[in-house]
Parts: sequence; structure tokens; C-alpha cells
Amino acid sequence: MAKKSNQSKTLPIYILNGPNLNLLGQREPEVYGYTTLPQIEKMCAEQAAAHGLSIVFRQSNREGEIVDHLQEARTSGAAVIINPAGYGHTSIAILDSIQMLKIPVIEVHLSNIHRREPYRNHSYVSKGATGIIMGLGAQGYLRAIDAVAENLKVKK
Ligand code: CA2
Repeated sequence: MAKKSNQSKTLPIYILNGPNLNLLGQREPEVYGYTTLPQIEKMCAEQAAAHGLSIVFRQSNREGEIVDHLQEARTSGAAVIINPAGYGHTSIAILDSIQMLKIPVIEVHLSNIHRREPYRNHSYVSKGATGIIMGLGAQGYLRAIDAVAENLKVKK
């Protein structure tokens, strides 16, 4: 009979992306860079694997669907990395969902929202985030994975 392993596998990092990020690389590259979302997903999967971790990578243009993904992460994720895109500036529902999580949450923005239009300077998501990384382009996602990996190692 096969031996039961007592090594518990770490749950995946949920990497959630908000509205319009599916169009990355196609418009405004001077603000958001040339890297497309599928390329970011591949980079994230490789970075997570280097830490012995896995990812669930999602993008949605719908606020309620992002809430659903955050609720899923409550029970099925080790941590959340979220670029809420435009919803970061408007969504109390997404903040509420984040505040229900008992796992680390890193907010990522490709651009530095504090250097941009005043309506982008405030993020509701920041109130619920463990940490925030912005202005580093696609590299920000990788640094967020590093931060999560460190955090999970400390907790082991
Ligand atoms: O800098 C970021 O990552 C943002 O979250 C991106 C959002 C913006 O609303 C936030 O203020 C900052 C916009 C994502 C729109 O994505 C585009 C993709 C391709 C072309 C133009 C926009």
C-alpha cells in the first residue's frame, strides 16, 4: 500500500488582475510597458516555481467576479497578489472581500499611482493590503511573489 505523505503542499498564490489589464502591451506602453498579461502570467509562474510555489492567475473586467475570486482565495489560496486596476480607486466591495482574508495580500500597480492624475492617487484596496508595490512595471508582480514567499517561509 502507498505510504501517506505527511508533507502538506502549500496552497497556490492567487494573482488577480482587474479591468482592462487583458489589453496590456497594446496601448499606452509609455505608462504600462510592453509586456502583455500572458507574458506576466508566465513570468509569475516561473518566479513562483523558483520559490517552490504555484499560482492561480486570473483577470476579470467584472467587479463581482473579482469578489468571487477573492472569496475562493479565502479557502484555496496561501496569499493574494492583486492589481485591482481601475477598481482600486472605486471599489469598497473589493476592499470588503480583502478584509475578510486571513492571508497576506499584496497590492500591485504597474505605474506609480501617486505620480498620476489625482483620481488615481487613492486606492481603497491599500487599506486592506499587507503591502503595496507600484511603479516597477511587470517586475512588481515578481517582487510581490518574492515578498509572499518570504512571508510564507517565516510562518512555516
Ligand atoms: O498602474 C496600474 O497597474 C493600474 O492599476 C492600471 C489601471 C489604472 O486604472 C490604475 O490607475 C493603475 C489601468 C489598467 C488599464 O490597462 C490598460 C491596458 C492597456 C492599455 C491601456 C490601459
